[in-house]
Amino acid sequence: MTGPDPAALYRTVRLIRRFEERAIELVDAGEIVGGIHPYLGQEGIAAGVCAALTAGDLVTGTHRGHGHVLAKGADPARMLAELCGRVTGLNRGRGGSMHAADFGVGVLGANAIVGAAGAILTGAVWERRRRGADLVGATFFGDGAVNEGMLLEAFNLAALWRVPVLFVCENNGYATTMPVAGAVAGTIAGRAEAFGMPATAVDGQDPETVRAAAAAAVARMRAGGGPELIEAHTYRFDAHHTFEHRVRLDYRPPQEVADGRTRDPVEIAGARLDPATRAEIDASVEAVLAAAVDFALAGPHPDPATALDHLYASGLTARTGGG
Ligand SMILES: Cc1ncc(C[n+]2csc(CCOP(=O)(O)OP(=O)(O)O)c2C)c(N)n1
Repeated sequence: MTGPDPAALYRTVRLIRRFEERAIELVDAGEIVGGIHPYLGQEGIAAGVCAALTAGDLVTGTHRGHGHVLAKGADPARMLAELCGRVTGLNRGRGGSMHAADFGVGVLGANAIVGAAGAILTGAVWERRRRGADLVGATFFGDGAVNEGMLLEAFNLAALWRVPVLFVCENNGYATTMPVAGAVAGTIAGRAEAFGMPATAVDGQDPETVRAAAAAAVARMRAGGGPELIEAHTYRFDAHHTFEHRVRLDYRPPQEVADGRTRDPVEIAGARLDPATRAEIDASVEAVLAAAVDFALAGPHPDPATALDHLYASGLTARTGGG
């Protein structure tokens, strides 16, 4: 089990925070096409959970997935290049924000299909363990995923086959504009318990609280326990998607947003450090991201003639249109 490391946790939440802020600037500049789903405010969950994993463990994430990829150890420069659609990106610019993956650090991918990442991870962990690998996995999903059949099927098989998967629900209170109370019958923890899975609710704004809960669950899983669920209560500080910066949607009371922003994972983790250490980390994160932006923007876009490359494992190329 990984012990608490306040400086490392702070560095991760700060890195994700500043990565997202720089990425939003690149959306505004037209360098990231299509926008992003900012993870601002939820950084403590990815940081805490991934601090409880080892390099060989696996992770899958969501459409709001940059934090998961970064916390597991992907290179921020190649991640930013991926968001900018450059060939120097993690996935040669073909995955983008919602499908970034880095198998080298155990990130099997962000995923745009709500509820799918849990099924992908359950299958991947099961398959690798059958071949003798000694690893566990963590999958992140929002409250909007808990009524998706695919996720509930993953709960069932993971529990039945005792696949060591940590199901991490990032309950930020909304699925796009839909509040949890208007969409979720019963409780999120109750869904896990229905499959015989232990469920723990935590304050997702405190990275150390998340890390401690995840480390305890991961230790039980490594000792032969089955899957577990963590419901991390959090708040999305920014828009559902950057499109919302231009089309103001009126679904969260301003006072609720203001209150939600007072519990900031970056401030909570930063308050545990002495000011000099914190300033040193901030400066190093700024340098990493300045270099990442330069790297991302220097990379070429893929040649349109290669648009069909990598589509077929067999190497077959699709027929061109017209007959
Ligand atoms: C299967 C599926 N249904 C609908 C969508 C459209 N969609 C994209 S994000 C989203 C909301 C997801 O909410 P939640 O799971 O709570 O995550 P959050 O956005 O709050 O992080 C929806 C409905 C989708 N991508 N996939």
